[in-house]
Order: sequence, then structure tokens, then C-alpha cells
Amino acid sequence: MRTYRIAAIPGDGIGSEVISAGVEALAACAKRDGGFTFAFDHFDWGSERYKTTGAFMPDNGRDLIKSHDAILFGSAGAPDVPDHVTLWGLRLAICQPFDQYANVRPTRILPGIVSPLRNVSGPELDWVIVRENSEGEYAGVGGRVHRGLPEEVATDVSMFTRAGVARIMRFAFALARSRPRKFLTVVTKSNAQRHAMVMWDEIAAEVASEFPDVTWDKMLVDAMTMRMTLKPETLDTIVATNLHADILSDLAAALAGSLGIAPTANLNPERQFPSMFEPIHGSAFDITGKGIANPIGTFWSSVMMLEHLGEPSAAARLMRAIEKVTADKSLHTPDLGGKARTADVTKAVCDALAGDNQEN
Ligand code: NAD
Ligand code: K
Ligand code: MN
Repeated sequence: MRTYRIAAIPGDGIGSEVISAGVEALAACAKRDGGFTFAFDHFDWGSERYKTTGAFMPDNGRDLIKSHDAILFGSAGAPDVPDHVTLWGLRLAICQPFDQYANVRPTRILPGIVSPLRNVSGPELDWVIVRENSEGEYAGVGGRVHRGLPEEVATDVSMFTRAGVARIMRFAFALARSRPRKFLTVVTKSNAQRHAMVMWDEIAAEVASEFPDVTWDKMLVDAMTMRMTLKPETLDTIVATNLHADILSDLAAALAGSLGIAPTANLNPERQFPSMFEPIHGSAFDITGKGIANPIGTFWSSVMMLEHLGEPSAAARLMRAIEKVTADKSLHTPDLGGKARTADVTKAVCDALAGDNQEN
């Protein structure tokens, strides 16, 4: 029997609520499958640890998880720790050294869920956003606040490398090719950001010639928000920088019904290091501890984890269970306008898995 070692890092806020739900659903998935099991190692890394010890994770933290088959992550962010400290101290401290440069964010409207867009019920909105996840605006180089000048000056430096752009572009074109429409939209702001973004466009055109069967177009990021809202059916696979895709994917999640549903895979495609799976959302201070966090974003991220682990039947089964549950409005959490609790949704997904008689 195959055993997958998973590092579970719930982090802060509703992170622990959705990760316990995810662990439960994954265990139910393995049980239904019968061909594999999970061994979960739980790590209490996060803001509480930071407040008592001064560090989000131990010094040898990355060594402790570098041999795991995958990482399941909740959220980093607490009301009494500055957001940039948590982001850089925990989430990016894992993504960057593990070279998880491809952040993949599928968006579609699941059964039973209502999009805030008029006349959009499902098939019109089916996207995958590819976010460059290792450099760009979050490269973490060079920026500072220049104190003591007559006028204080602060800089954040975006850094793009040809190798970094080319690898995410190849990843995005290959992903677009694997989808029925074989269509990629390359997002930039190359009118204003006249160095790095012009290089993006240049590299996009070069890489495109390696994928003659993929159709592609270019959009400026501001115009892209309008196209996503008014003409969602004209988009399929989308590639954008770290910052642009971060923003576009929250919009995408909202257009698909709720941030609580949206999944992410932080992939190291070469598999030198473990990849990390997490819901898009953060700690959600306003609902922490109330038992009403929507666990679907974590479940869908777990589907992506199963695909990555090479368990496509189990992944398909978990996705079917998710869709069966979202189709039932009595199982919607408050972010979807319902009254269900995290535990109700989790139990319903586990029951749906146990009762799924399909072979694959
Ligand atoms: P957020 O995602 O935590 O919350 C935004 C809104 O969406 C809130 O109203 C929240 O209640 C709702 N929401 C989010 N997830 C939900 C779920 N599963 N079910 C139901 N409702 C849900 O974003 P924010 O408020 O901007 O950030 C809060 C903290 O989380 C900050 O510290 C931020 O830095 C951090 N954060 C971390 C990550 C990450 O770890 N990847 C991502 C985003 C934000
Ligand atoms: K998250
Ligand atoms: Mn974000």
C-alpha cells in the first residue's frame, strides 16, 4: 500500500479549522480508495509561535518538511502581527526556498453556487490562473524606507529574470495546451512598467513559438479586470506576475461565488522540493473560532494535491463529493448565504465519498 507523508501547517486564524476539515476529508478519501494511506505530520508554526519564540518556524523547519510528499497549508496572518511579517516569516519562507514558482488557481462556478455576475451560471466561467510565485513584485530584494531625507522615500523593487519569466511562461503554455480550448491570455502592465513587462511580452512571444497549437493574446491588467467581469467566456488559461495574479485571483474567486471556495497549488514542477496546497483565503479574523469557515477551498486544494501525488481517481472522487455538497444549498456556509457549519460540510463530503460507487 502506498503511503503519502503530508506536512500539515494550519497556521493562523481559520487555518486550523479548515486544515482539520481537510485532513478529515483526505483520510475519508484514502479509506474509500483503498490503494493508499496518508501519514500526516502536524506543525504548529504560526503567529502564536512567533509571539512566544520570535520565529514562525524552527531554524531547521524546512529540513523537517523537505522530504514530505506534499504540504497542506492553512493561512498566515494574525491581528496583532504586521501582515508583511507573517507573510515573509511563514508562507514565503516556505514557497521561496522550495522554489514553488508556479502558483495554479483554477476558478469555476460549482453546482448550486450563484455568481454575482448577471447571466453567468457556470460554463461561461472556467479559468485557470497561473501566478508567477518566486520573483517579480515579491522577489524581496532591495526595497527599503530611506529615513532621514527631507522627504522620506520608500522603495519596493520588482525583479524579473529571463529564466524566471521563461519557465512560468512555458508552464502556462503547457497548461493551456492540456485544456480543451488551448487558449492563453498573457497579462502585463507593459505600458507603464516599461522594462520588466516589456520583457514579459517579448518572452511570451518567444515561448509561444514553441506551442504553435496554443492560441494566445495579451491584456493589460487593468483592462483584464473588465474583461473578467464583462466577458468571462472569452478567457481560459491566464498567466500573470506575482502581484497582478494575486489581485486577479481574488476577483476570480469572488466572481465564482466566494473566496472561501477557491484553491491554490504552489508547485515546484521539477519536484526537487515538496509542493504546497492551500486555500486562497487568509486567516479571516471576523469569523475565526465560530465554526463557520467554508472548508471547500481546502477540499479543492486537496483535490489538486491528490492530482499532484498521482492519484487521479481519488482526486476525481473528492471533486465529485465537493460538487454534490455545493449543489445542496442546505450545506452552504454563511459566505454563500447559507447556515451550514464547517463540520456539516465536512461530514457531508466524507459521507459523499463513502457512498461514491463510481470506479474512477
Ligand atoms: P481573508 O481571506 O482572511 O478574508 C477576507 C474575507 O473573506 C473575510 O470577510 C473573511 O471572513 C472571508 N473569508 C475568507 N475565507 C473564508 C472562508 N473559508 N469561509 C468563509 N469566509 C471566508 O483576507 P484578509 O481579511 O485580507 O486577511 C486576513 C489575514 O490573512 C491577513 O493577516 C492577511 O495577511 C492574511 N492572508 C494570508 C494568506 C495566506 O496565508 N496565503 C492569504 C490572504 C490573506
Ligand atoms: K491561504
Ligand atoms: Mn492573495
